[in-house]
Amino acid sequence: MRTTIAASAAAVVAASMLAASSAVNAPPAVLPRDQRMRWWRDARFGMFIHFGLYSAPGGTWDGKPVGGVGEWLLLNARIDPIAYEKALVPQFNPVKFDAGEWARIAKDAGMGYVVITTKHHDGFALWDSAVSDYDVMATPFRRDIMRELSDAVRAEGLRMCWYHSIMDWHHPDYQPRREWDRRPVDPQSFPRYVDYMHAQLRELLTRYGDIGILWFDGEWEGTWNHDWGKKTDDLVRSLQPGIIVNNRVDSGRAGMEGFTADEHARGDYGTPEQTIPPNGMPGKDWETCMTMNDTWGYKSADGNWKSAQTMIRMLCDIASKGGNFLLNVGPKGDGTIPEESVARLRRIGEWMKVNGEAIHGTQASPFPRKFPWGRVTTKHPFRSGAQATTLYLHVFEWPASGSIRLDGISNEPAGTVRVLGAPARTPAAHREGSAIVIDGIGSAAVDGDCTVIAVDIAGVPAVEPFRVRPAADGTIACTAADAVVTGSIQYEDRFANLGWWRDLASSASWPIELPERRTFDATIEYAADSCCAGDLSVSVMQDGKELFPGRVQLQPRAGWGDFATVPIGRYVLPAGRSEIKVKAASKNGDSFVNLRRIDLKPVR
Ligand code: FHN
Repeated sequence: MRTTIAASAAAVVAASMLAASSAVNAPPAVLPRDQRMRWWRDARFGMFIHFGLYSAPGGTWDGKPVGGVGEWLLLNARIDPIAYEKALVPQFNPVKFDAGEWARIAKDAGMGYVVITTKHHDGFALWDSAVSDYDVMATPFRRDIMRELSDAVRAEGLRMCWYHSIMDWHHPDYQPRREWDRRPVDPQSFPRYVDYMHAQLRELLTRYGDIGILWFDGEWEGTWNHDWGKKTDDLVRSLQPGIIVNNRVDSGRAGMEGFTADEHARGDYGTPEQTIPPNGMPGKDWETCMTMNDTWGYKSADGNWKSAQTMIRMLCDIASKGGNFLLNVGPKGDGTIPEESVARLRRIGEWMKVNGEAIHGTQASPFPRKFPWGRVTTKHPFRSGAQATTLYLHVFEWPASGSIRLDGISNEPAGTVRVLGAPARTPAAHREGSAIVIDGIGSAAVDGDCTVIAVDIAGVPAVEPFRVRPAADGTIACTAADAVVTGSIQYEDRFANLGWWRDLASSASWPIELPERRTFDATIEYAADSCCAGDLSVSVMQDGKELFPGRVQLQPRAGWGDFATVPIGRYVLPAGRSEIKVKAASKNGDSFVNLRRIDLKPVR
């Protein structure tokens, strides 16, 4: 609850002066990144909690349903921020809130951390804030939810983490304002808002013990920039040197794909949202956050729940690509987690009790692409002095043959093969040419959602690199999902395309292997807004040398989803290994094109 206005202003000024001095005098001494990331990489799986004033109405306003996600009620119903406060603060009374129950649900599901919305875009503080009276102490509930939850989460051995929104639709100094917000605007107010936000971050990072992650969000409006991001990142790390901060503390994130191309941007990991990068992001830390239905904050009308199987397989898919899975629950206004969420998490927990070793503490699959039957994660334990790697085969589609093939690996089986959850089965692994074959796995899956087979191999995995190979008819398909990209380019689920093509240095390439030299006619399937497109540079490369350059003008189209396939020339590809590489030789607008695929058709 706010102290007197003068005292709170003094608190904000003092806090920001201290913060400014620490941020200006010297960058904070933070722990080395790999040391900070270790627990997070091992956890692989966390609970996201969206809880706040919006949980009470559950997606309705004035008794009528409101479209969009539940936590965007103020915006979707175009509510005056003060009217929103006056209506919902007296309503917020989650009398059934039980922090211990929430923590147990997360623990039993096999989750290693909990990220809760301390303040979402509506600006309401779920803790007792000294610099605001728009907080949980102003409600009938009058309990510090952050205090209770952080104690309960730690008691279960999990890490407590804070989500905090930069965007604040309620605070008078935040800009831009919502267009229906008629309060007077002081054009110079944004720095005051940042001081206020820093004061609240100081409260959250000095009162509630060790915090695992500061999960920023709402950084996309033009008032936030790299300078504010740097100052905020420095402040957070000066208060908790071991903390992890996501990439949304800074500006420049490329949409829901979640990565920031700028190498100077702050943030420890990328944050794909509602999407899983098709081939992960090799060498980068990232975490997909996902709803169980279609809303983050509770919505009574949203019954579009994902199945537990879907989410178990998402967890396996994400872990096989070296990412983390932050799965969301949106508790109801009474403080309980919806039964649909609890039931799914209970099932996920049952699966994790048998198969958690294939998720926790694992690294990405060594294979360049996923197998049709499922996914692979790895663990590098040292056993009896000899280094062995455990491959965990996450089998979604159980083979009737009772055997599984791992093509393109040269390691020798190291003896132990287990079917998790079926200790009586006695599978065995042997080599067949360039593959390891696992037999005797049984004619039926142990778990229809996913059965895991643990296979030890000698040494560190040595697998054949990914190559695009010709189909039976000689055609070669270079798809967006298979591209090796550099610079700002990112894969976009929306149209299964490469997007965010922002500069002439960025490139997309496909490693190709041919049995003999051949000539091909090439086509590109692309889309571009009317402002954009430009000249495409096409190169056939071998051993870093350009063999056959091409340059083709791509015409603008009607939009980023308006795809067309056009010829881009005739190219000769050498026998053996080569690559097709494309870049923007020129571009008319901010972005170049959305590229869906390049096809090579052999010239008879
Ligand atoms: O606008 C928010 C949204 O409400 C939710 O919090 C998600 C979770 O990552 N983040 C923003 C949308 O990208």
